[in-house]
Amino acid sequence: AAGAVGLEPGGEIKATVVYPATEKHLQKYLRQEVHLVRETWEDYKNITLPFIQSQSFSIQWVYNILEKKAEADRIIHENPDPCNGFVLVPDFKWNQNQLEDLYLIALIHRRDVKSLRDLTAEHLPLLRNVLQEGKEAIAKRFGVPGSQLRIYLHYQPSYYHLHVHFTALGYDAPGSSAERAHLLEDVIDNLLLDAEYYQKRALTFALRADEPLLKKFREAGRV
Ligand code: G7M
Repeated sequence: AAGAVGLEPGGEIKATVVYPATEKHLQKYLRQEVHLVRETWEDYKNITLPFIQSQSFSIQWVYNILEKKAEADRIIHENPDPCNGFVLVPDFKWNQNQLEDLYLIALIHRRDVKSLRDLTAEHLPLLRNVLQEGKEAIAKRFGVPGSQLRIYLHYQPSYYHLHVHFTALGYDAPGSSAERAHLLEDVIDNLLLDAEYYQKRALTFALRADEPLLKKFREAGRV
């Protein structure tokens, strides 16, 4: 098993246990040196994409939620449209006991968008639905207004099925740092400026020293 122990805003101790844990889980919870990678679109096509395709990142848990085989009773909001719809559920990291560390994720229904890199102007209606309906649902259910939410995507994500994070603005959620979080409203604006914005610009992210993707960037002489 792998896991982490942390202090909750309410002073409680929170333990995350991952069982069974894969080698990837173990690595995630070990403290390690990290390196910044600046990935151009060519790097994405030549290094990152083949790497993603060669790995078996399991996204079955996402499909189980979308198909109501898991966490069906936890759904906060759903837009059932197969193309522009999504499901909003509390993230595993949030126990829902207090609003200080509010954390929800929106999982999109369509299954052909791996990450931020795949987004084009075609996805604007979907992204606007997530932003608007996600904010409304959270205000209605939890009384937290959109002005107190940090709504963003991770790049790189841990799971290559597009999802959007909604966290309390006052909560310093893991993965909300400048080198990983991309605000959804900025993503929408960027796609309005240029339909292929995310197939053109370089994106920065950090990788731990023993991550296989870092090795690929090193082999290519890019780090
Ligand atoms: O963007 P990134 O891939 O790093 O984030 C994935 C998010 O999904 C994390 O915040 C996880 O805590 C969350 N998560 C992972 N799993 C396996 C589950 C799950 O089965 N259910 C829920 N509700 N959240 C999950």
